[in-house]
Amino acid sequence: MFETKNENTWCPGCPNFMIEAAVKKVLENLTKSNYKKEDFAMVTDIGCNSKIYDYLDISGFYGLHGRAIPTAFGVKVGNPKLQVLCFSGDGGAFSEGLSHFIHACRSNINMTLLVHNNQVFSLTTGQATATTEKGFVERTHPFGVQEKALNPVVLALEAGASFVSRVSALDPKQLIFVIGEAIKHSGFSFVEIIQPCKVYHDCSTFVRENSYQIKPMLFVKAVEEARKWDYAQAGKIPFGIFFKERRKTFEENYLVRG
Ligand SMILES: Cc1ncc(C[n+]2csc(CCOP(=O)(O)OP(=O)(O)O)c2C)c(N)n1
Ligand code: SF4
Repeated sequence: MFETKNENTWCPGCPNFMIEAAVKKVLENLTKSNYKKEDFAMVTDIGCNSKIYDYLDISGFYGLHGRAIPTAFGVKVGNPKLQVLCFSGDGGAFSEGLSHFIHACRSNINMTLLVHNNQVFSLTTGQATATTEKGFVERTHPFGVQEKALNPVVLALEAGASFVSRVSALDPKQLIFVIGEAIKHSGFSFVEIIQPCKVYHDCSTFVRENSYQIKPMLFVKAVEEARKWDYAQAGKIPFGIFFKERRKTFEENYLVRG
């Protein structure tokens, strides 16, 4: 139902395939309940992640690097009835477009942001982003990244996102569950997908062997939990929904007036 005939150019074994399959499954499930195919729209950024635009048969807009979030915001404001999915990489969302991420969280606009976080700019061959771990060596950082990695889960919580989650691209069951919950959530939902890049940042083994599951918790606990992993290839990664609450959305605050 959501298949396209376009040639897929992801590397063999890229976990982006798992994300694509999960998103299609979620949309199929939703169309069996209250949603129609025409209710969904996507805006993608630029990068390996954003090639999903070619593989997912829903209306959409292929955006500019770092600018998918404000474009998706505009699509939602233009037609608030749409369920807008916004796809980005960590380079687009947390390096080039970071301010958009913060303001979308603050606004609580009812849309879903899915960030394929592979901790590098993959399409341009693996340069460090804001979520690359300290010490990571690549051509633009021959002596290793010196900055502390940004933690977008903590940032989303502090900035006011009303649904904040992290999932592993290697866990199809959890992907389907959390993405489904995120889309059904009324308000800004953020799904950080840890997506090991097979070529430039292959942390698959670390992610598989060092994770644990969490359930939604109170705000202060959620921030505490989110701080437990600092994006290094060490420690244990919490996966699941950190926090969700029903709060007035951007649309309810500004667009629906009697
Ligand atoms: C404004 C702008 N800056 C830079 C680029 C070059 N560029 C294209 S893809 C890309 C990397 C994308 O990395 P990320 O957003 O992390 O996505 P990934 O490829 O890892 O999925 C860059 C820097 C661009 N196309 N436009
Ligand atoms: S470069 Fe990395 S993220 Fe891009 S398609 Fe290949 S494995 Fe996937």
